[in-house]
Amino acid sequence: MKLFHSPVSPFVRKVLVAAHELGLRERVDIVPANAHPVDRDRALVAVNPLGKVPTLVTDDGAILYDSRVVCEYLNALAGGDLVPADPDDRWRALVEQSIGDGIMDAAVLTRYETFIRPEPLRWAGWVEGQLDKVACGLAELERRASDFGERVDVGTIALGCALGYLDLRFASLGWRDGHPNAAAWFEWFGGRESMVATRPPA
Ligand SMILES: N[C@@H](CCC(=O)N[C@@H](CS)C(=O)NCC(=O)O)C(=O)O
Repeated sequence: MKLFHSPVSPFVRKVLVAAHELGLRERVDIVPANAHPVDRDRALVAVNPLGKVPTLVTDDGAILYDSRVVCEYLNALAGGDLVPADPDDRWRALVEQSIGDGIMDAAVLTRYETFIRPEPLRWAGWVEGQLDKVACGLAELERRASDFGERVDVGTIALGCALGYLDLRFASLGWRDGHPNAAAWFEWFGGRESMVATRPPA
């Protein structure tokens, strides 16, 4: 399998963490991509019209995106339980995946607004709105974290990658302040082999 990849993308990390947890990491070859919302990477656009990472090309030549679809595919390939079958567990994991993905979306869009958009065109109110999504997402994560235990599924993986991305790009937010349950959980989750092996470059 080939994975179009960016070393700092939290969504790529999510897929790689899933691959590690499922014992599939060795079967995934990395293809460097320059995913960018303006200077679009044409080699990537040729396989995924959205030009986004992660994009996976399977050994059968199927092209899969986005991270949710790729995680679901890897889980099915390995016969894993990252997307639980039991309905209650499933809906919980999928909603938690949505919270994690939503925090990452808002954080990545904030990054684009503050680093890619030309300065005269930047809109502080829009950034505030995105960061409010991050804050509200963190509050929901805090409410749920004490029940996570040692659960590893697409939900906790997405949330772990979201927190890792905040550490990487938004350290000044100090997200651990006021979120002791999330901080304690991430102390454990972030130390998992899958998370350590996929740590983004500093
Ligand atoms: N919903 C997508 C989001 C992926 C995403 O936003 N990836 C970013 C990198 S972190 C990207 O490719 N950005 C390029 C663009 O927006 O055109 C997923 O779950 O995979």
